[in-house]
Amino acid sequence: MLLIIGVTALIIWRFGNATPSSPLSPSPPPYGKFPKPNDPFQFLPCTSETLPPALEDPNPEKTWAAKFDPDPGHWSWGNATTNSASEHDEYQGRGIYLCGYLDVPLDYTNASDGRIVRLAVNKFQVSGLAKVNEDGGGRGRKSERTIVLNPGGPGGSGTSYLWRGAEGVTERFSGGVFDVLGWDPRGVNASLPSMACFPADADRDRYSLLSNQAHDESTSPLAQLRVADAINNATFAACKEIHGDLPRFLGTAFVARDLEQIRIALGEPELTGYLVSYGTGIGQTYANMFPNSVGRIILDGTEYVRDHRLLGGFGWTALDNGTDAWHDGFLSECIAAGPEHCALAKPLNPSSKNVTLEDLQNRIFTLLDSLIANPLPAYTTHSGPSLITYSTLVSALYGAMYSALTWPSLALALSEFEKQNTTLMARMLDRAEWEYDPTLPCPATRRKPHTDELTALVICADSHDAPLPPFTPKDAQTDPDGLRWWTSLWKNMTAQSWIAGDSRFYNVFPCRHYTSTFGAAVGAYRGDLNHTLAHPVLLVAETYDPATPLRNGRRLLAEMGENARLVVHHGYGHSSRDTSACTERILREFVLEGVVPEGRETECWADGKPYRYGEGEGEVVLGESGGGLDPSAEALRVWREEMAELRGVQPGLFR
Ligand SMILES: *[C@@H]1O[C@H](CO)[C@@H](O)[C@H](O)[C@H]1NC(C)=O
Ligand SMILES: *[C@@H]1O[C@H](CO)[C@@H](O)[C@H](O)[C@H]1NC(C)=O
Ligand SMILES: *[C@@H]1O[C@H](CO)[C@@H](O)[C@H](O)[C@H]1NC(C)=O
Ligand SMILES: *[C@@H]1O[C@H](CO)[C@@H](O)[C@H](O)[C@H]1NC(C)=O
Ligand SMILES: *[C@@H]1O[C@H](CO)[C@@H](O)[C@H](O)[C@H]1NC(C)=O
Ligand SMILES: *[C@@H]1O[C@H](CO)[C@@H](O)[C@H](O)[C@H]1NC(C)=O
Ligand SMILES: *[C@@H]1O[C@H](CO)[C@@H](O)[C@H](O)[C@H]1NC(C)=O
Ligand SMILES: *[C@@H]1O[C@H](CO)[C@@H](O)[C@H](O)[C@H]1NC(C)=O
Ligand SMILES: CC(=O)N[C@H]1CO[C@H](CO)[C@@H](O)[C@@H]1O
Repeated sequence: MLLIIGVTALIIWRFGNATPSSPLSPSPPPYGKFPKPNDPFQFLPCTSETLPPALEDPNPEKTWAAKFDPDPGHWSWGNATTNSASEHDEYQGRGIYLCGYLDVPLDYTNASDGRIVRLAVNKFQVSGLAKVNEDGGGRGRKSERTIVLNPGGPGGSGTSYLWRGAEGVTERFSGGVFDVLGWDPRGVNASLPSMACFPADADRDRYSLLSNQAHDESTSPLAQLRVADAINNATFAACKEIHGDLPRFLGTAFVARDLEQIRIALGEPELTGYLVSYGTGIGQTYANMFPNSVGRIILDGTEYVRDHRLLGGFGWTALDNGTDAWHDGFLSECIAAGPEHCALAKPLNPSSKNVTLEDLQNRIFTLLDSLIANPLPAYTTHSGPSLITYSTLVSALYGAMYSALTWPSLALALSEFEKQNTTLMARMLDRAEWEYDPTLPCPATRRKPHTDELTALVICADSHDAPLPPFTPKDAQTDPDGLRWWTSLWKNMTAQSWIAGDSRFYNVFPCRHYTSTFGAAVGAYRGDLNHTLAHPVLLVAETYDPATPLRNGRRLLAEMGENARLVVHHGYGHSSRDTSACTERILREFVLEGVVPEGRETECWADGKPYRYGEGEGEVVLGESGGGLDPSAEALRVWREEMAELRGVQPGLFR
């Protein structure tokens, strides 16, 4: 009913039938009209309609302004902060989510190429909005600094990251004082053009069993690579068909230039940022291209972006600590936590002695090995018949190393799996492996597809000038198309890390088709990383990080010298998600006050232990039937939550 009245009022207002004095005319918008004049982002309060206008739109600003919805009840407000709410103003003391966009050149190096990229930009403004004709008392203003976010990938959505985390981020780094901004990098998600090369997610899914097979599962690695290679070839060819030469303009240096445009549009003399994972690669590149614009930038889960200039470098540079996280973390911490917290720590039968680390590792390896010969059938109510293979399970295990919060769920699923009950595992793999979500109603298949192809396109653009095999005339005789070399790389990577090697290999394998399909990437940064910066950056690297090993943070620190400090964060998972009060204090002093730690390296330890986070705070223990909660439903809930979050960070990983 309310909706119908609203629509009627809007139509009358739009068609000009109502004069300001008419009783039917809406009262003037209490917070004034949006976008505000001279706002480079043209921010509107976010509603479900505020996605950037199409590139083909001849009058995008007009289309955009028409999306302004004057009803504050439809806007996305932040949560009320302590005792700020007021009886007569339910929005007082609440931050506001603002949606806008920024047009930037597609090709920064060619002024005669008029094509643009339209970046989706969202901001959480902590001070909320000021009403017109009222002294806002500081409301509705941008903060002195804005914390700019990037979640990584390549391909992670900064707008999604903002929606998930902005209120936590401003609290975490600035005590709620600074605004937070997230943008979808060129090609990603809501930015235009968006770099998907399949019409729907389900179309992509149907190839992923073929194109992501694990090395150890393959009876003929060379034959398997020929299949995967043909799919990669077809995928890049489709990208070219749909997007022409756009993939040449997606490299990290152009993303860094976009970031500089965002800083300029914010009107801030220096950039404040929290850049994570691959985002640290953007940050290193940015800092050295725009050294005078560097403010308080945290690079968390640190890469060494130089590695990405080399063929396959994005893959092999990540392999150090994935199996350490598995062995010292997932398994050892399980045993240390005991059967009360970890289902795998339960002896197989009550009379047997306590589980040892060696036993447990052997048990799981036996299970994995058996899957190589015999993939297991399964059934789930949502997707019907299902299959658990070595490849899909190993890929999910690697994903789980990104967040120790997934471990109790995974341990429960493995322990049921060991007893031949495949239900929970199949449901968890559904969520880790596929883009198409069978639990959603059918129109989901017609949704805009995820921009997953972007991941390989960025990785390949960054290494576009690395020579491809065969490297010598002699090689050319034995390996004319170079595929034997790739087979050797694959084998080496999985030998170094059975858990990470396959995922990482398939990240880089498409690159053999990049230049032959699109031509050379434009604008890559090939300079040093030791420029003198206006302000040192703060690196955070984790001892058990399965994607960005500490070694890379140290190599970057060595090159950056006095222009960086490093926090060595002892903990599990990717980036500093294994919370440490010590790390938190350093990060906040850095962002809020610009305080740089004295020592080149500072060591911090995580506060809690996996399987026992929040111990003593009434947490629910998975695998126990206490608390009235179904343990497997709870395991699935946590797993899904974490996987949804991790997909944002590393969209190309779980396939
Ligand atoms: C620059 O852009 C123009 C117009 O699209 C194009 O004709 C020209 O080839 C481009 N130059 C380079 C070096 O790519
Ligand atoms: C905001 O409030 C909702 C509902 O009370 C709560 O679920 C959510 O966690 C809060 N978000 C933040 C960032 O505090
Ligand atoms: C990709 O496939 C097309 C069509 O089969 C073929 O012409 C082309 O040579 C392939 N490219 C490479 C690099 O293998
Ligand atoms: C990470 O890997 C490096 C290289 O293999 C190794 O020296 C280091 O001890 C590992 N870290 C942990 C915490 O296991
Ligand atoms: C076996 O595990 C139980 C429960 O974790 C523990 O209380 C007991 O001390 C352990 N026994 C041995 C011999 O380690
Ligand atoms: C794989 O490792 C072997 C042995 O170290 C080495 O000879 C070979 O060149 C490596 N292959 C690649 C592609 O790096
Ligand atoms: C950066 O490193 C390069 C190569 O190691 C060196 O030649 C150059 O002098 C360094 N620049 C600065 C500013 O330290
Ligand atoms: C198998 O596991 C599922 C999910 O954990 C559970 O609901 C079901 O009862 C189990 N089946 C048997 C036969 O134990
Ligand atoms: C336009 C678009 O694709 N938006 C998506 C951005 O990412 C979020 C989170 O994955 C999706 O919910 C949006 O649909």
